[in-house]
Parts: sequence; C-alpha cells; structure tokens
Amino acid sequence: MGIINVTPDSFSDGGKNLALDAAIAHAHALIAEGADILDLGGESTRPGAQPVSQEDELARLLPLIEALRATGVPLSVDTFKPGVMHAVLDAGADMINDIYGFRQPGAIEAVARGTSGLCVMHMQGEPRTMQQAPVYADVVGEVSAFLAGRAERLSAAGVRRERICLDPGFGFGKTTGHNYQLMRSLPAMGALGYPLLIGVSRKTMIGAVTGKPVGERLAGSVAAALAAVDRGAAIVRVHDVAATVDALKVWRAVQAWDD
Ligand code: 7PJ
Repeated sequence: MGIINVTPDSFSDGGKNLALDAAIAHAHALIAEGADILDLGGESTRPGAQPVSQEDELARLLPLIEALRATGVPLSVDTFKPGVMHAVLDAGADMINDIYGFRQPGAIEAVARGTSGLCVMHMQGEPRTMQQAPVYADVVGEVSAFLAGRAERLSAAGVRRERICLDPGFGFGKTTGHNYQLMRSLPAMGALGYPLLIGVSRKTMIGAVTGKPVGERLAGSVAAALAAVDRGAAIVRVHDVAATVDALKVWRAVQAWDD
C-alpha cells in the first residue's frame, strides 16, 4: 500500500492545483513501482497536526479519486469523518482506512451498507496529544481487545468479516517500547482471524533505533516492513514502494523458491 498525501500548505487555487497534480504524479510513480493499493490522505494525522474541515478534506480527495479511478488500482482513503467516508465511497473509493477504528458517531453506518474494504486501526487518545504520555498495563492485550471489539461492532452492524483488516496503529499513542512489543506480537494479533495492515514507514520508532532523521529512514523502514510481513502482516503501508517491493520479492524467494 503506497501512501499519497494531498495536504496543500497553500489554499490559493495555484497551491491546490499544484498539490493535486503532484499527488497524481506521485500516485502514478508508486503504481509503476509496484503498489497494489494506494492510500489517499487529505488530513495529516501526525502527532500535533491541526484538524481539517470536511469540505477541505473532500476538496483534496475527490479530484484525486476521479483522476486515479481509471488506473484500476484499489484506492483506500485515510479518513475518520463519516461525511468524508460517504462521499468518497460514492466517488468510487475501494477501502476506508480509519485511524479511529470507526468510533466517530456515524462512521459504522457510513460504511456498513457498502462492500468496501475497511481498516480498523488502534489509537490511544487523539492525534494532537497522543504522544504526550501513552500508558498501558498490557499493550498487546489492550490493543488486541480493542481491535477485536471494533471488528465485533462492525459485524453486528452487518459488515461481512471479509471486508475487515486490523492495524495496531504504530506511533498512535505508543512509546517506542510499545511499538516494538506490538511488532513482536503480530502473530498473536493475527490469531484474531483478520488480515493485518501495518504502517511503520519513516516513523519515530525507526528513528529511535537508527538515530536517523525522517528523510534517512529508508533502510530502517524496509527492515521493519519485512519484519512485519515475516510475522504475518498482509498489507504494509509505505512511502518507499520500490525498495519495499524488492525487499519483499527477495524475502519471498527465500521463503519459497520454486524450481
Ligand atoms: C497509519 C495510518 C498507520 C493506518 C497514518 C504516518 C502517519 N493508517 N495513517 N496505519 N499512519 N491504517 O504515516 O506517519 O500506521 S498517518
């Protein structure tokens, strides 16, 4: 899953079109590099990020979906707003990736009737403050119980379980220690019976180990993606598609050389 952000810092028409054109070009590049899914984000959810209105988020996402639908590559939308979910599903989005795990009022209803894929992610707290003091008695148990509970709620609303994947939410209200405990425990989370989606690309947990700034986390991110797939992850959400695809091809050859 290749990450495409369309979050213009300028709200002039010129800025908007530039951001859209750049996002479309970036999407085509990631498809050429081997992305099987694109994850489109119109609102930054990094720690400390400022909120974006539904109107602004849709103004960024809808033209992008329109432009990319013809590629045939499945389009995921990273959003937690029920109104955005409705609109992007109408526009042809194939998957909704919700960092709040469909907890906003109306979110489950927004997705229940369709057939799109759904990613349920765990987050402790909310983006603005979640990294201030993350605390767990048992991080793996609590994250697993949360994800299982949300999947249950979706099922109770009529969502077929085949539509659901789960994500422990690396960096979302977690210390580096929590993140690595979760990574080590992916097999236990996989035992819940849903595919796992993992997002570790360029995150603080990579910088904490390598000592590298965000622009120099490629090798560390690829190592983490491989470690995740080795522990059962079905989808890895990454910025660097070409490098990750090469690494996974070699990993797979080692796993199952067919001669
Ligand atoms: C994730 C995400 C993640 C899912 C972001 C960043 C922060 N969605 N959206 N999982 N991270 N499902 O990419 O650094 O880990 S935004």
